[in-house]
Amino acid sequence: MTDADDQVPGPDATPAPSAPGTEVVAPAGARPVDGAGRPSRPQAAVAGALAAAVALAVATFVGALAAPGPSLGTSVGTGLIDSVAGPVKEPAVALFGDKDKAALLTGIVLISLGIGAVLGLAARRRPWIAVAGFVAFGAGCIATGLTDPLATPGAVVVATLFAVPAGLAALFGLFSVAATGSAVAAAGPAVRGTAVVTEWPTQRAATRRAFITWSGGAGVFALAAAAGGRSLASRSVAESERQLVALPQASGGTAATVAVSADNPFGVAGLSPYVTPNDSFYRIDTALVSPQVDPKDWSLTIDGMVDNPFTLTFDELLALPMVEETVTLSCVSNEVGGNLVGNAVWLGYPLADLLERAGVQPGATQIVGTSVDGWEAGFPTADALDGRVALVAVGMNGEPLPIAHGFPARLVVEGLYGYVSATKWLTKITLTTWEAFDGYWIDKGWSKEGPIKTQSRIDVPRNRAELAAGQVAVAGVAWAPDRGIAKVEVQVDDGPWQEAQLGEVASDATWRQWYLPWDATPGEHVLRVRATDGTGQTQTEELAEPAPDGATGWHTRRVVVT
Ligand SMILES: Nc1nc2c(c(=O)[nH]1)N[C@H]1C(S)=C(S)[C@@H](COP(=O)(O)O)O[C@H]1N2
Ligand SMILES: [Mo]
Repeated sequence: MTDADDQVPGPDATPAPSAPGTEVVAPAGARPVDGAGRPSRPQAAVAGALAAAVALAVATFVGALAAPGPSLGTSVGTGLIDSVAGPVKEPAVALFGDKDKAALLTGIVLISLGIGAVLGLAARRRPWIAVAGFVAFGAGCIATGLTDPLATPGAVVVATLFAVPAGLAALFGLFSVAATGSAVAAAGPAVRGTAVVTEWPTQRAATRRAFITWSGGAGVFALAAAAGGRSLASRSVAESERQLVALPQASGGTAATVAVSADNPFGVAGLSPYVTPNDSFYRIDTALVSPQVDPKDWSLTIDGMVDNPFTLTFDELLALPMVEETVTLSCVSNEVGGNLVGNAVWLGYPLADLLERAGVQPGATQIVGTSVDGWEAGFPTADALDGRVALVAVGMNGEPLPIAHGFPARLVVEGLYGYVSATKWLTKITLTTWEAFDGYWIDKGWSKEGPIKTQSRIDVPRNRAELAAGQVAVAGVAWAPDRGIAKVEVQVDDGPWQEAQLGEVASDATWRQWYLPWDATPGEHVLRVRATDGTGQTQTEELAEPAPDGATGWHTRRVVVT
């Protein structure tokens, strides 16, 4: 209560006129009573931040009670992703992996608490600012929540209608706890005379304790409500329904032709297995929380420039004759040597067969896949009809698609980066013209066409490995779907390019493991790899960033041999 601005008389600082006969006479030297009824600045900031926490937590809890789906926070986060993904100058940062999402959610919470603290400070003098601030924040949440196709509008509105008053109640409740003390501190000695002066420091301490207790209570309440809301929201029917899915047997495809024992053909520890297990398969999407789709409520519609648009239920899709194909999927934002690439066995129904049934009209040059969360990707119709693998996939490595990888169905198109082709949580396939539509990432600076570039990666030895002289295994993977890998070469320092041994593959749609035993001599060495695809093209040495259409360059590793 020693803040500078407490000494500045404000409109609310005039003491209330006292009742006749109880004339208040301030003792000489007593400070003005303008602090009366107002918490200190730190208390106001804490109260504001806690009020924001209470509001967020109540929104999460009530929202989860009202309907399954994303919380207001995640809707706001998704809205942010969609809006920052555009203007960002370096488009590479715009593709979101799991870590970015956790950071974004943390950021949203911290910023909200910060805004709450500022509103708390403002409310010391002008309570209406906090009221207006919370109401405006709530209105913003409703506006953003309503644009999230996965959120239930009613739940968004109800959650906000509970959250805003809860936040304000927390704010002004804490204010009144703090204010009792400052009112006593300011008015006490004046009213009761100097005899009571010895009492008010204890009074103030008691108030401070009360404020701390009530703040702690508000904090605990917020944490409990947020945790409760999150666990309610995770009562996903999608995972339990997924467990119940009985995938059909494949009636064709090339996957069966390669034994999974090809997983480590050279017996080299650290080499990527031929088939990437589901739980280590990279994951990239714009969804802060994976859409939870109940297959009973799901359908797939084929529409646009087709003669016979139609819709399939999940059971109808599963009843179609399925093939199993091994296909390497890669993200355009994969750096040279990066991990955003994986190889899986996909079970699905050929897109070409769906298109034949629908009757594609002449001039329908683009196929657009739409996800249940509104994400879209488009690629040339010709790519679905030229014989490459293009599937509506329902299975991944012998299981129903994991939720994070698109359950219940997704597109997988051989040779195209995921951002133009591999729509997860697929619900619609629309035929249109190439010019009429751009997918999610296209107007954000990424290339409209996304063929996967030829790449190779050294898995072992690790970078900066310290190795013993003698025979060292150099091994990794190389991929060029749909052209296939014909040759992989390794160069040590400025020596000759040496041809590596190649693993078996199911088809040209997959990556190829490679291995070169190297007779390592003491000293520092640079290892370099390059691949040549099935058309005879060797991957370019020229360095390119992932944006706008995929990274290029030779992967190198530095090692020390002793
Ligand atoms: N619905 C939806 N599907 C999507 C995306 C997305 O953001 N939303 N991202 C795409 C991108 S950029 C890639 S690289 C692949 C990644 O698939 P994965 O997460 O199964 O590896 O999914 C594609 N499908
Ligand atoms: Mo991607």
